[in-house]
Amino acid sequence: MDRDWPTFLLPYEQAVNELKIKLRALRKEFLEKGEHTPIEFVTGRVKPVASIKEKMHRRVIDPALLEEDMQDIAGLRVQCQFVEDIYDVVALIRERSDMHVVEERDYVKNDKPSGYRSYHVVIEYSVQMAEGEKKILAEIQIRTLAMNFWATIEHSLSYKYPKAFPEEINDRLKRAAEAAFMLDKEMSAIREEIQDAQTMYRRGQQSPDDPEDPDTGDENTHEDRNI
Ligand code: 0O2
Ligand code: 0O2
Repeated sequence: MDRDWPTFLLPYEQAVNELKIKLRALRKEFLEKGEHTPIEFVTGRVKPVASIKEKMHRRVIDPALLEEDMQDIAGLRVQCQFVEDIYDVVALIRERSDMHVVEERDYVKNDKPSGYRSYHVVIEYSVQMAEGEKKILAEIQIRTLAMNFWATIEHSLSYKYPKAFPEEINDRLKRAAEAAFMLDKEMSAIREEIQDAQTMYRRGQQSPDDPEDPDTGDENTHEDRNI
């Protein structure tokens, strides 16, 4: 018998919405203080039912253990400018009393055979539902813009090659992953220069007559993410 998916997913939807707001609020706080923000973009999604079922089948997950055994039904993604920012975001998450870290996987230092790089943090998070508190697991993927570019492209290619990539594509993807990591390393090498320039630019943009700095808005729009 199939479960009542909309009801099952309600706390996950609430968690994703709350976590997006909380992580974006961190970005806003850094910007308000005129500091470099380790958080550039925050996105989130609840795993579609078809993907949950497919993963349950693939991983042979007991339906009774779905909540414990599938850690990414609620998924958040944080994109950063620099590799160093990833570890700052992880530290911020570890310090919070509303997010309890239960697992960490560092695919930045230990990239996957595919070339995938990202830092995964699994948290336990409490949502307040009508019938009381509900604790759920959520996965936060933290990565640079370059790592995200690679992962997005690689993921989209898997729709064309669902089983395995042809060898040539595989080799090229691995080389592209290394090139993306090289880019991250080069950017890190001139990080202080870039951050100084960004702070100067923001201060130049702000004037006492400006009622609103676009960077302090609740939503991260494309325009306010560029610098
Ligand atoms: P695709 O194909 O993966 O890019 P908002 O207005 O921002 O509050 P919105 O626009 O509904 O709300 O959603 P948002 O915040 O942009 O989040 C949707 C995106 O979440 C997805 O993009 C994913 O890229 C991203 N995401 C975050 N965490 C995960 C995760 O753990 N796994 C996956 N697969 N995606 C994640 P798209 O465009 O839906 O899909
Ligand atoms: P989605 O919804 O497409 O993101 P598990 O979490 O149980 O699946 P594992 O190995 O315990 O598996 O966790 P892992 O590897 O820490 O996290 C899996 C998620 O990381 C995947 O989610 C992807 O979002 C991402 N990921 C891992 N490896 C790759 C890779 O080689 N390429 C890309 N593009 N993404 C990767 P799902 O389950 O695939 O779902």
